[in-house]
Amino acid sequence: MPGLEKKSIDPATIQMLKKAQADGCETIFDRADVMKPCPIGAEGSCCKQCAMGPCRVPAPKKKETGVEKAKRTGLCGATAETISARNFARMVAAGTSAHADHARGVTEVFLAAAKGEVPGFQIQDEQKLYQIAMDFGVEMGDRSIKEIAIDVGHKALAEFGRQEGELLFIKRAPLKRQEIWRNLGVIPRGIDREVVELLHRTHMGVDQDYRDLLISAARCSLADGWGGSMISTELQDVLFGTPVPVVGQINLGVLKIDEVNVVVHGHEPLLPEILVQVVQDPEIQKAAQKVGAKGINLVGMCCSANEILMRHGIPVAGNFLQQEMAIVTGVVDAMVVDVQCVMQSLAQVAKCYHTKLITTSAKAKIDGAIHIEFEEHNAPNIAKKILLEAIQNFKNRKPNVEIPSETMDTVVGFSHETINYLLGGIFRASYRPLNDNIINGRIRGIAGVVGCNNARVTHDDPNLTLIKELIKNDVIVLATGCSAMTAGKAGLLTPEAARKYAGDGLASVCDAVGIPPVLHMGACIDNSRILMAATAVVKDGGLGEDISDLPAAGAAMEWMSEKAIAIGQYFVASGVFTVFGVTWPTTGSEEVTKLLFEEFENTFKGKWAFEPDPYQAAKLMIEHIDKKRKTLGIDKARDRVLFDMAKRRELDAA
Ligand code: XCC
Repeated sequence: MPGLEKKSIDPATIQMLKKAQADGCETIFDRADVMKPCPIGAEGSCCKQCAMGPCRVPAPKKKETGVEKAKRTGLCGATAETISARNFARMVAAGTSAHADHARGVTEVFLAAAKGEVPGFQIQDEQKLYQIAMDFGVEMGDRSIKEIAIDVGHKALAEFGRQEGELLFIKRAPLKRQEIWRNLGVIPRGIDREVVELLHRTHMGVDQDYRDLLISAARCSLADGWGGSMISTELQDVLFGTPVPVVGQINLGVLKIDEVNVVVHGHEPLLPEILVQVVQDPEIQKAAQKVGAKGINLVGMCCSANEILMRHGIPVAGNFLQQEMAIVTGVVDAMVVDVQCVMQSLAQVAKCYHTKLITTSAKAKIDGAIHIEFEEHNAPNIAKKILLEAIQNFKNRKPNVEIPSETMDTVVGFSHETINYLLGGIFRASYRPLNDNIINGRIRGIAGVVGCNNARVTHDDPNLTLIKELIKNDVIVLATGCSAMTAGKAGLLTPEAARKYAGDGLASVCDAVGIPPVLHMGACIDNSRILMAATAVVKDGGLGEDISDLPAAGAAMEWMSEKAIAIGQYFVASGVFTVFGVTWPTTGSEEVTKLLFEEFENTFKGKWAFEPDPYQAAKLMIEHIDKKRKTLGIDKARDRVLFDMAKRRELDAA
């Protein structure tokens, strides 16, 4: 079947695409061929904020100026700038709300767990609880864990509905960063408040100054990165344990022919954590054997997978564009989904095979799926019910089953705290060795490579090419979400990958510490870990006073979700140069794009860039890193190191 290699670089995905075609089962890859993106919407020029529209206000033609250009508005007079900024801001609001709502659910369960009200959930990382308590100003003294946890839970919950003041985690940022934010007036007051206000501002006839809209979008995004996302990561760590290095396996080959396969897909780790416990229950195992299976094989998909991989080493079936592919194997007995990145088409694909699609969130139902709602007070029983559904379905498998053989070993679990311990030792945890190696040039810089897959580009290709280019050039990569899985499938999440793929400088550091050149830091909500790591590097000293001083950059080459825009925006607003691939949603307005791509550097000291070619994106990021090295006065050290390495190779060869 010609052309399939353009769809994915992952052999397991291509094998399943062929199978889907043979089985007459349509997938996202087929739909991407026949349906092209709306060109007006793609550039952010479609305004559908009121019933006089939708108004299409495409970018002015080059030669249009003055009156001609000014005539290009919606019915109400909204300009291309306003429309483009509004659409961008709405993406930030939606992305922030997704993370915030996830975080709220986690906080509620955390509070109930602290009170001892929810079976299956309890406080696991007391150390981290104390840290948060300190940040939140919760009195500790000789109070019990329970009392402290309850106070932390209440304080965290109050962050969502807070009406004034500043979000508490803002104080974690470097002082200089806080000052920048205060001067710009962008410190979030409350998480929900910023989302609501941004939606209000983008309503018909409200904020019609694109600069003002984008400043407001920045404030909303900070309520995600330093608010919702950070609260979620932190409380999940306290509840389920802060990740430490663990070995895992990834790709569709983790599915098993002779076991009941249950795939958990989505984002919130609450139910998956209970499934991990309940699947070991002898009663459940026996039930599986009764239907002729050897056992139950629980695996993950998308960010749910990242959560249970990071904490338990549960195998990962794949990333976003592999969700349908897992079902196409014909051996998935149940796919259990909650929120975000769950494609509605799963219901149709499941019909081609025998898979039961089970929705579990009160907020997310799918026509054609079975709904078994997650109830925090009854979680183990719900988990059992779900597993029994899967077990009962084992016997319904059809004959056309085929599991790709691809799997890859990974070493994951690099939370910010773990990096701290690994580098500095358990008694003197610190980022000092990382800073020293950046200063001496062995490590050229740090890159965060995050985000999704996108069916408009070859699956996994832009992310993988970018990551390989970066590590080859001695840039250590911190990865989350679906791009971390891309790295995993290609074998980059193992310490051995350093020698194979990284430049000499980075490889020597990875060898000494025993870490991979790409550090998997978790799900997309855990991009807050990257903020914490960047802050820790600043605080350790020698690399400037702010995140924007660091030789660091971020990228999402295959982004597709609104959450990615919220994440990118909070990285930019935190001082990070951030490159996105695929498509850019404000090209309909030169002014808006210029503000994001250039002028933000004067205010936020961070900016966006759009570059779909991963080699060019790597070049932009490395140039930025080198520019920062020069400003810090550490560019000379790197020249010396390169000379040293060349010399060493000469010696090796002699
Ligand atoms: Fe979704 Fe989080 Fe994107 Fe993957 S990376 S496609 S958001 S699962 Ni976050």
